[in-house]
Amino acid sequence: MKRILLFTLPILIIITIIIAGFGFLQVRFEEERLMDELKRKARAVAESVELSAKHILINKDHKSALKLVESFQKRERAQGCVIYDKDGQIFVITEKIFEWKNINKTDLANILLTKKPKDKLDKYKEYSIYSYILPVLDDESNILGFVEVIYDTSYMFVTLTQLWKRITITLTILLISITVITLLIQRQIFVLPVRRLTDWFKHFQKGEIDKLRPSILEEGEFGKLISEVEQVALSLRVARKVVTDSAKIRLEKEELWTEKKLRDLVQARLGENALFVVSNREPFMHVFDETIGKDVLIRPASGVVTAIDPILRACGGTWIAHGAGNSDKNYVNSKNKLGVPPDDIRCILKRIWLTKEEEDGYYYGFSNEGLWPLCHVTHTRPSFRENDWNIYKEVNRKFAENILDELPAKNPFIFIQDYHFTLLGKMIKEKRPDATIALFWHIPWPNPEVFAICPYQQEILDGMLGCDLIGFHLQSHCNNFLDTANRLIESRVDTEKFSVIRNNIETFIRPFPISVDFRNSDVTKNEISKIEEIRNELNLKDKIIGIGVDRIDYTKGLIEKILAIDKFLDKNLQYKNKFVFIQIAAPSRTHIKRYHDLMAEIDDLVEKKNWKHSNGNWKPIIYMKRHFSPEEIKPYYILADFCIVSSLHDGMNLVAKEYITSKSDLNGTLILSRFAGAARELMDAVQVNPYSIEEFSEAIKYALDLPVEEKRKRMGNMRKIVKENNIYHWAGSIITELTSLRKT
Ligand code: ADQ
Repeated sequence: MKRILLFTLPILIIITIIIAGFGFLQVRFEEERLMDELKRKARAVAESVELSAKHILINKDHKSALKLVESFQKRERAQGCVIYDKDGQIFVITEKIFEWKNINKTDLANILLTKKPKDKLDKYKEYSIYSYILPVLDDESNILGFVEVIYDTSYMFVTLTQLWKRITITLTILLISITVITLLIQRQIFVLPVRRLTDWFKHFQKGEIDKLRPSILEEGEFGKLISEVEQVALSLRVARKVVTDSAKIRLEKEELWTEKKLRDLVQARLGENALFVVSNREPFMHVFDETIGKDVLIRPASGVVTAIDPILRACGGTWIAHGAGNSDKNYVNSKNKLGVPPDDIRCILKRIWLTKEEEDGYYYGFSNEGLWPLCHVTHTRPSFRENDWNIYKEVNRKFAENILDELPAKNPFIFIQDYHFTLLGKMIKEKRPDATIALFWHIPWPNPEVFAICPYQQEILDGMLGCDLIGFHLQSHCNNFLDTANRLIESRVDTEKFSVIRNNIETFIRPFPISVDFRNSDVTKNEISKIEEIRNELNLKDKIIGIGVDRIDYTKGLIEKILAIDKFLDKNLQYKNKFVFIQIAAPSRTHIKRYHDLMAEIDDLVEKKNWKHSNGNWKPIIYMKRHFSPEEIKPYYILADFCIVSSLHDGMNLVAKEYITSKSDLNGTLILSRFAGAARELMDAVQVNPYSIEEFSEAIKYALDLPVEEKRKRMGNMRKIVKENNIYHWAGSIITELTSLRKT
């Protein structure tokens, strides 16, 4: 619309100025013409009366004079006539202008001297009038008196106003016609071809190849443009086909899962159907940093982001997530999308906007005060509020609609992340039964007795069972889910195939232990100097260094970790001054009271324990409570002699695997809670029950005392496991499973 205005407005303004100018001149000419006509008429009338007036004035014939001036009553537009004697006294006057005699007649004195007629425009009552005075002379040219004729000029004003009206109507009709014609022309030559081109692109994007043809009937410059675009599209399709075929060949040769192998798999299995990933947390957030006064780009502290990011980097596709950064809106295009990572674009991020109320009910309320504690069973009571549940459903619907907008014409693949979107699978399937949908559940799944607490259990299970595949980290979580479906919802569980059948949809339940990108294991020069910097800054020379990296969450066992370190130092005084534990902690979900209180509790506990053990410059715990980028965290992992993961319950825990990945020199020990999913794979970690502070403190001592060779052997074994079962293996297994379920 703005563009059309920009185009037509200048034309309309120019036409208006030209026509208004012409109109003004025409009115001026008409005014002059009417005035001339009036003057001529007045003069002729005055002269025609002159002779009669002469007789009247000589004979003082009042009767004839009256008859003469009254004859003006009948004339068109003439107001009247006055006959004056030579002293300027009114001899006779037309009755209808009787009051004219009260008006001062200074002009008569003038005429007496010049003996020439005089005219003027004047006012009489509410009328504009024209007066013409003619001296009446005897045969010796002496003044006998005067004749004055008076005309009403208001008809001129009426005539001119009508003329203006006609000009304005003509102008309006002209402007409307020009606007309509311009709109029609520009629609014909610009809007329609662009619309056809846009439709063409939409079909191309969605893979609706059969609908592409009819648009190529365009001629001229647009025709050429479309033909060029068609060439590019064709080459792109050919290139994709070639890539798909060669990817299939390479795939068969490669053994270890790498970014390249995953890309080959996606190309071979998904072909033109790109992958759609949905998560609550976005991989990149634009946030306004008040300390430096500008926007910064951060990667949120989230296991889901850590896991999904390398996959989308490897295979492209679209990532749909909540735009939670306070500056996010400044960086998206008209479709709320942007390419990420911004400096090396690999995939498209589509941001979904939520209101504060939606974020409160869906994210903080139902997801994190309801489902999160329900599934973790760490003795924090879940809260289920009806209002939160209603908002959760609305937000799932909002995501579903946004995803449906993006899907290609045929067989799309959708990969949903986590407990925020239990209803999404069913919502999408209702509209697109041809879609193949997987849901990965990143947190534990409790047993049926625990899940039965949830008032909305039926709708949640029904929503989840709209998916074709549901993945958990561990077989035990799969078993719990199958039991739950069997006990709490009308369905048939197939224990041979590990699937649930409900409403004629079969959902396969499989374990896929998540992992990290092992490729990042080499230590760079930059990291070496960063490590030295940290060592000097934190005074770590000759110290035994431990590391913990966690979101501040009650499931991560941070309190238990600090208590265990305290007990360890109580029992092993020889480690005083020699032992430093660095805890990196990212504040998370701080709007929830439980999290807010936990932060204060940890601050307080760290302060107390440091005060208790400190001596001179040394304190045992360095607590760094802020968000770190992955590049910032890595030097701490490399530096640390041991890492503690103390989760009270955890789906997997990626920190354990990140630590192992960073230890390319094998010098490090992992102390790992047996309640983290990672404990199933990482049998060479020193495993602990974090609820038992005694056992936990002894495990720290045990880990530190392990012979160097034993430590290296354990780390070597764990590295082998993580290297083989890396994030590409995880994604590859899910995509292989997903594509084998593909709808035709
Ligand atoms: P999370 O509960 O978020 O993930 P986790 O697997 O440990 O837990 O991943 C946390 C991620 O955040 C790690 O990549 C870590 O490096 C990063 N992180 C931690 N502290 C940080 C800080 N201060 N600054 C920046 N980054 C920080 C959920 C489940 C887990 C599951 C993952 C993946 O709860 O059980 O392993 O999803 O499925």
